[in-house]
Amino acid sequence: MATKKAPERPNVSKEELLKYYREMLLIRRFEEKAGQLYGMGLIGGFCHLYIGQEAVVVGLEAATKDGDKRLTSYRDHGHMLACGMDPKGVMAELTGREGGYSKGKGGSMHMFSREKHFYGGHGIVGAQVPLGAGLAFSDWYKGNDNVTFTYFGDGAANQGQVYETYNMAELWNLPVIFVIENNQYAMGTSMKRATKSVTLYGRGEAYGIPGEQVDGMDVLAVKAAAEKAVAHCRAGKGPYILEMMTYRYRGHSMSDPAKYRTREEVEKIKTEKDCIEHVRDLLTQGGLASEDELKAIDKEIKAIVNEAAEFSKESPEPALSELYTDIYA
Ligand SMILES: Cc1ncc(C[n+]2csc(CCOP(=O)(O)OP(=O)(O)O)c2C)c(N)n1
Ligand SMILES: [Mg+2]
Repeated sequence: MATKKAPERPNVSKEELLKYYREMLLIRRFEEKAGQLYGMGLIGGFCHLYIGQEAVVVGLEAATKDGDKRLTSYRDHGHMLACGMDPKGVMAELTGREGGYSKGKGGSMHMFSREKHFYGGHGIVGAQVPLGAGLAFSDWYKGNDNVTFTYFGDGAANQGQVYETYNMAELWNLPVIFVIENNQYAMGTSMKRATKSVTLYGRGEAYGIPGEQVDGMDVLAVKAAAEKAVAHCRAGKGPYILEMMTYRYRGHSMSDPAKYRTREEVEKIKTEKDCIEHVRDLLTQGGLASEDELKAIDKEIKAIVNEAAEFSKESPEPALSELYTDIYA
């Protein structure tokens, strides 16, 4: 079994580290609970968990301001929680209940919040990429300094619409950050089997878009890169690409036994690179927080998640009359 590297002491306050710890832990515990509810048959359809990738969205959100927009794929629960959406409303949507963000009619992949500027939740691979540029266009047109964060996967990065979007986004100087969450797999297909051009951020060069690759398991590295990209966009310099090197611990979705990779590969990342353990080590080994303090936070998060699960079970199913609302016809 591999051993962990002793963490370096970064110049960051206890408060900031605790904030990241809390936010990443909330996503992890929420996703674990969603996995349980799925197993109990309370969540139907597809359910793609974000476990392992928490540092990406938490680090990026740390660089946002009110008014910034975000949208992502179907692996979206973490993004919702990180931008401040209510865990109760997210969980109730997963279980298809009235108290959910889409009144129980959208499910895991189709939630939105105008209040938090969260524009989905998209089940079609890559579909959110041009939409993200469109949202950025609206801010450019209005002349404000908002930025749109458009998240997509390494698999989506091989789609044609991504490159058409790069071209238009750079041509029009749009304030959009393309965040590639490179978890090294697209369903059961590893990056190496899908492309020979494996540095995904570098593909922006053909369109004049700067970018960089970032350790997506290190929330502080993510935040630092995000701040740089955000400054670029807010200064009116156009789009930026951030390729986040990350890993998903679970299968592609709840129905994937993940036979295309070894248990050792997964275990190695969990022991050596886990994003929550990393921050936990910074806090404890740096003498910033005691085990008791962290235990109290764990308890607090567990309570939030349990409350969300209770709410999602007690909220009623949507009324039949809801069949005819919220539709274009
Ligand atoms: C247009 C389209 N093609 C195929 C699929 C089936 N599909 C769903 S997820 C996925 C893999 C995407 O992988 P990646 O972009 O790396 O994202 P990740 O799941 O790793 O987060 C595929 C092929 C789909 N949903 N939409
Ligand atoms: Mg992937």
